[in-house]
Amino acid sequence: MGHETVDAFPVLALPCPMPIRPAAYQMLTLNAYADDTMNKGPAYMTTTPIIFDTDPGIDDAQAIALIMADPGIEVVGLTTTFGNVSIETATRNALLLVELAGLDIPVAQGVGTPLEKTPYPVPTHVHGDDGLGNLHLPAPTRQAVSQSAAEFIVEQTRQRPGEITLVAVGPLGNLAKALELDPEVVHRVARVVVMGGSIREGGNVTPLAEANIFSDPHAAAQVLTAGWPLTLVGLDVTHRTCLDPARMQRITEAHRTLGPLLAHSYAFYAKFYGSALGIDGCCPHDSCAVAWLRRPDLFQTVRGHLNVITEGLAEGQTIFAPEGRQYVDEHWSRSPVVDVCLGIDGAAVVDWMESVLTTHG
Ligand SMILES: [Ca+2]
Repeated sequence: MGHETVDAFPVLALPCPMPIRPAAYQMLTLNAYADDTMNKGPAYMTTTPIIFDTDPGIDDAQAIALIMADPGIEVVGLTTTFGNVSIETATRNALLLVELAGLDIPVAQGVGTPLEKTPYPVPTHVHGDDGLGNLHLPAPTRQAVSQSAAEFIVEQTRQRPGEITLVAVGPLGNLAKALELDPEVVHRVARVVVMGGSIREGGNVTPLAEANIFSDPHAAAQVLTAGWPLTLVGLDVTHRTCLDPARMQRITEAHRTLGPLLAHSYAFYAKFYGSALGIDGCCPHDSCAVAWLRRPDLFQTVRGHLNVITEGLAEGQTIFAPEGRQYVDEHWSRSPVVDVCLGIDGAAVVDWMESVLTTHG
């Protein structure tokens, strides 16, 4: 694993790849800073307990279906945040998804605004007014727990120190609040997996910034440099995956409880991808964070330091400094070392997602 290049993976083999920057991307050589200690992740545990921090959101709904179906994952709880939708809608959708799946998973509501910046309007053109592609389902019958998301994270990791992985697929305010509430939480999580950021791919809401980091860059700056074991799953890999219509049809036909919801919301989401980006299908961004956790063998990670730009034109940009690399200013190498995904076998990852959702959904 120590001397591979990103183009070892067939990034153009998908039926609907994102428009990518082939020259810059495929020529990227990881030799300069890859080493034999590249993180393999905890996939060999029998069951991985996770708290899933989410802003559902259509690709969030796909990922929630995935974690609820996967027998290798124990969903300790869902914590909600604003992002794709308002906090109220996020919590409602999380409760709905759990209820429709017939499961009993606690949902804890989290932050409704960024830590510091003024929020932008929620992207209803991407996720619909209700966050699920204008499905307008009836209200859930269950309620969120009384604890906040941050309190839930702190308490659960106190009860099960070293066991729980936080998988965060929205803006990072809840994790920042958990750090503020109890800084020792960094020593009690098994790992933090963040869907967010972009190192070489460019952004999706600005030329430089990915949506989750851009939505709350101050929270992201805290969370990505907190010193807990962390893996960043950003656009560099999620843009190499695609759920095309044929695959999604197989998933929705096979999924007993959430099939209609997944089909409807996917159709809305894919329409946005088609009109805005010209591709036939969509990128299952949030499910990629789950895929890294369960199938790290399908990813290539490198170790280094992250910095998040919190102000100005580059607001929300994530900057990566490879471990051991010397720069004229040591600022770039001061933050704790984390793992960043830069390579992926995108076709195998969506094969794995389909397999879980059609076998266990
Ligand atoms: Ca999300």
